[in-house]
Amino acid sequence: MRRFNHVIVRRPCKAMVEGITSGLYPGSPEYELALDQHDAYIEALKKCDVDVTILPPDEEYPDSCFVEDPAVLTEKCAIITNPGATSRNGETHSIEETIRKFYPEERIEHICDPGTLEGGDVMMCGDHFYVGRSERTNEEGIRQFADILGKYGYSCSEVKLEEVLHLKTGVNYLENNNLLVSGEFIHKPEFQNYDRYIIPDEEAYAANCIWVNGKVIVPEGYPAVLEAVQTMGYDTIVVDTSEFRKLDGGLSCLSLRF
Ligand code: CIR
Repeated sequence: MRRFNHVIVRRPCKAMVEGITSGLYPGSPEYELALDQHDAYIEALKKCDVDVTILPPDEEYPDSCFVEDPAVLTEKCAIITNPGATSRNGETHSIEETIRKFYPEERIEHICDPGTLEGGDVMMCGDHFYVGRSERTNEEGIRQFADILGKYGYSCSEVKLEEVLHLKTGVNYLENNNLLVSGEFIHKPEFQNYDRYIIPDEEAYAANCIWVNGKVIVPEGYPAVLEAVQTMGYDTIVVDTSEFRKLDGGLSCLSLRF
């Protein structure tokens, strides 16, 4: 059974109002409210029996609270990614500094140009990793990622994205073979053998729930998904993410869990 001991988060910065957005969820984030929601997110994580490292805001990078994207952390190695979004690419430097406190030098790997990859495109299911080929994660990035994982005895397969930003925007693994799946991922053959909950279109955003040590954190405002996750037998914690949603960010994007 997987267990996470650590979580890294970064406080939202004032510049988050200039973060990247598809406009799918309209409006500009309200900074004070985002801070309150981030506080509640940290409290929820603390209830999941992990230690939480809280990094200060980084005004240089409007999207820097979405710490999931510049790194992928596994039990055996840390992989510093190479974000495909230009305005986010430099987020890797400061996250690497933090990661060095947890992983020895020889277990820190890097995705390099011309490869790009963002952590939101990576879904870990046991020792297998699904990687979304998206506008942020390219073929060469996936090739490098698969090579790195192979060195540590992990496997990896590509999932082609057509519509959503990142793989985990639409599909998330809750351990115990349970998968939340929405939209373009419902008919993907690679996910048919999981115990799937098919997310109704109007609750698509809530495909992005996170499992942390037996509990599942669910975004506020999605009753069908909440009920489904509870029916699967999980304790749930609900957190409002409205201000991050305006930037296409969800629960998984806001932390690195390892
Ligand atoms: C971006 O477009 O990069 C941010 N506004 C949202 C990132 C969300 N991250 C994620 O899904 N892992």
